Amino acid sequence: MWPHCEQEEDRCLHRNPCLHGGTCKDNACLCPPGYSGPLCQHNSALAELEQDWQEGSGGGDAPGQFSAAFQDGSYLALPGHLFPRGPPEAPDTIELELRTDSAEGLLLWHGAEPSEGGKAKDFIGLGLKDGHLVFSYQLGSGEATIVSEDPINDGEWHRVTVTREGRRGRLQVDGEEPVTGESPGANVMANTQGSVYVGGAPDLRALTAGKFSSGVTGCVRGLVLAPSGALPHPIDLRHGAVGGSPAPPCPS
Ligand SMILES: [Ca+2]
Repeated sequence: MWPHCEQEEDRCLHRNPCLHGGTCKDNACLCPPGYSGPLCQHNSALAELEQDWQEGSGGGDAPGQFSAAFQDGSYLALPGHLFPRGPPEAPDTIELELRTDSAEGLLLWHGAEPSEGGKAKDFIGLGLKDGHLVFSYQLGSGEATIVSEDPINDGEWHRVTVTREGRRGRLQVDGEEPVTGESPGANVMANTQGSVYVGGAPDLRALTAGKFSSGVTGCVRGLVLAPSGALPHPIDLRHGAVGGSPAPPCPS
C-alpha cells in the first residue's frame, strides 16, 4: 500500500461529515464563505475564541503554565483540531509537566471518539504503568510502546516531551537521555479524529481498548500540542476544554 494513501476510504460515500453547510466532494469538504478547515469547523469567531483560550489569563497560574488538577476520574476534552496532523514526514510534539503519585492511569489520549470504540483505530497516548511514563501510538499497522527508564510517580514535577515522526517516536523526561522506539508495518500517519482527552477520558476501557482503566490523580501544566510548523503555545486547559469535568488549577 502506498503509505500516503492509507488514510481512509472516501468519507463522502457514507454521510456528509462537513459542518456549517459544507459540501462533501472527493473526500474533502467544500466550505461555505467564512468557514475553513478539513470539516469546515473553523469560522472567524471560533478562531478568535481559540486565540482567547490560548492567550487568556490562566486564573492563578503563571503565564505559560496553564494547569489543571485531576482526581477521581475527572478529565478534560480538548477539541481535536488543537492537535492537527501535519504531513506524514512532519513531527508531532507533545510537551507537558506532570506531578502525580499515580502508578497507573491515562494521561493524554488522541484517537477515535469513545462511541467509535471496539475497532482497531489509530491513536496517540500517554499514560502511566507501574509508575513509568508510557508513550504509545498506533498508525494502523501495529503499536509502538516507549517506556521511561525511571518511574515518575514521586509527587514531584517532571517535564515530559514526546515527539513522533512517522513511525519513529521519542520520549524524554526531565531533559534526560531520550528513549526511542518505532511502530511496525508500513503505516506512517496517525489518523486521529476525536477529542484530545487529558487527565483521563470517558469510557476509558473502550476508548483505549483496555490499555487503561483509570485516569491519573495529579496535576498537569504547560501542555503544548504542536504539529510541525506551529508555534509551541501552551493550551489554556480550563478555558480551552469543550467537555469533561471541573479541573481546578493545581495547588502550588
Ligand atoms: Ca494510519
